[in-house]
Amino acid sequence: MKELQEFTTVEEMEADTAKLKEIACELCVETYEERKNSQQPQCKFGEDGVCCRICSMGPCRITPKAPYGICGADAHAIAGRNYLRMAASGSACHSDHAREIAHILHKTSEAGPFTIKNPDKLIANAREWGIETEGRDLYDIAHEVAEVGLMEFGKPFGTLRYLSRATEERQKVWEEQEIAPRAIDREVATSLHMTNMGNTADAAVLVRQSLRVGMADGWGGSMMGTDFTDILFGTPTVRETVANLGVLEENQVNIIVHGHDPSFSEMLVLASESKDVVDYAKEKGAQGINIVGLCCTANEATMRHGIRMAGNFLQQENVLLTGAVEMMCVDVQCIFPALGRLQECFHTKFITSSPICRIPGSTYVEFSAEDAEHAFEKAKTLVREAIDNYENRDRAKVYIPSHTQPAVVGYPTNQVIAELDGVTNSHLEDDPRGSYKPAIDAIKSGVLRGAVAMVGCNNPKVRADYSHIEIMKELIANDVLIVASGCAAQAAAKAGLMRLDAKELCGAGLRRVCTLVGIPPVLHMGACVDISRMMLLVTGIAKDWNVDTTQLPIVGCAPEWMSEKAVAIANYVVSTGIDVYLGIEPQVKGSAQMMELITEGTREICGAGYIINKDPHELVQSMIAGIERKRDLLGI
Ligand code: SF4
Ligand code: MSK
Repeated sequence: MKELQEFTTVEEMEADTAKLKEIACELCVETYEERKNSQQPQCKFGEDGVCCRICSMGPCRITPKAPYGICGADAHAIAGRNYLRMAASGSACHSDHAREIAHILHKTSEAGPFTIKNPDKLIANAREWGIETEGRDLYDIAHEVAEVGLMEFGKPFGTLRYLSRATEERQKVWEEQEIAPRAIDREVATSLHMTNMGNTADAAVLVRQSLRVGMADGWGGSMMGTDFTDILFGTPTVRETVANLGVLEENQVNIIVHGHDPSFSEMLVLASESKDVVDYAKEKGAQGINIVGLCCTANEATMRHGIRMAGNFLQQENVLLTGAVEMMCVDVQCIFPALGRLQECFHTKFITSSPICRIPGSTYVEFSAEDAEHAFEKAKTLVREAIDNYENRDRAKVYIPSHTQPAVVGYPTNQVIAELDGVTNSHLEDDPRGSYKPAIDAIKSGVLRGAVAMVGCNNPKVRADYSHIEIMKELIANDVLIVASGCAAQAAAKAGLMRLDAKELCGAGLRRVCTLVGIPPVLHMGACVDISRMMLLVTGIAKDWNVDTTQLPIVGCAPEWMSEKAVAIANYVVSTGIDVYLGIEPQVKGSAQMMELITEGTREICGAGYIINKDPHELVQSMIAGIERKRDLLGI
């Protein structure tokens, strides 16, 4: 029998980080760990969410001796307002990303550089929105779809178009509970307005608006971001790739793409494939050009091009510390400002590209929809500059850790369903391939106990990737299929859990599914915005099952989350009726009412809430218990 390749352990990843930290120490440069230590003890008021500085009478901090801010706001109002502001900011991030993509769609043309790679999805979206498609030029349709999409951000009346994709039961809940989001920007603005000094002080109302503004993300901005990205750059397909720091190459020009918006990285990838650019790299003594990804830009690029993934959120400094990076190109979100200082210790060129994300120490080369026609040429110039920089690499400073893991990635909703269609025989007769029924049968029969969406970031409050990996291993051992996105997906890839032979770690049922279908037990579904894909996946399953999403043995889990975007995501997942298991406590602990509202109160609104536990092993046990409870209620 062929011997299994070893899986990479968290301890091995930590050893790589420790070695790179030694390099940082020699260079007298700090990393997040020193900065974290220098922040200890972290502010308890901030941690508990009871510090308010939304007006200049403050800051006000709630203690037993001082239970009210100067205006009279109590701990519940203050923690509630802070929480809603986090959700609103997260929703704004994803949605503004989507807006930029919509503007790019509006700039597409036959001549490029931005073209339509998935006309079928464009036509489907146009028809869904009642846009005429017959006999029309593809690009005229694209521009109209983009315009209608852009109207979703600020339309004065009605609720979001994508809500009609949900189950009828869900739509009814959203209407009745008055959490169906109106225009995306309206929900963000309303949230800021409500939390301004002298407005809402009722925590229950603030939590309800958090659900609504979260929905403006998941069933608005993020969904549009995903759909339009697929239209522009193609819907992801299954691909093989490699993950972890060992993907950096000693003898190639290493270019890192980092952030979230794929329009910049797409151009860089295409530019690096141009023959003249490749020839130029060889002329300069390199064996080739190695574009690798970090964070969600990595997820986007790997799913569409097989670009290898250097790592997730807490690996961004490590990548530069290898000393082997000629250029790091970033777009938006999750980029440490520390990179601006760190690159000065090396030959690395640090390029920022978006007016949304300007960082001292970087070189700013703007990429935006306004200048879309020059995007490819600009990307080519940057790749050439990276090649020119190759000769400046100081070989004495280079240390590239050896760990890599192969991974199979790229499972958008329809791909997951099409793959699972091989599990049972039901599709042979009356179920066309692509129906959700085979997946339902697998769950009903108990071959699969259920599914978990593993999402979210890394957070220095816990060991990097430890919770992700421990939880995933335990879930698959218990026949729970995992769909993963964002940094959670990369954690799985780095550990080897996206290898086809990771089925050996599964329980008998899931192993059978993986063997029959030829899938890994952890399915890579994309970037953070692609959690909207997961919403459509559970909706599709619920519709074919004739139940509501909240009844399914499916839950979400963000064990290492850190971003405000995660708060928006958690709110739309809960609004969709799906429980969310968190390993990091939301910053509302200073208000017992807020803790009750986010764990129990939302259940009365939409049938789901948070389960919070800092111990990953206890968290996974409660998740499995939650899945089994849903199965019992369904009578399966
Ligand atoms: Fe203090 Fe109220 Fe102003 Fe907040 S809004 S800083 S609690 S006075
Ligand atoms: S990159 S939001 S650290 S998942 Fe999407 Fe990772 Fe979280 Fe950023």
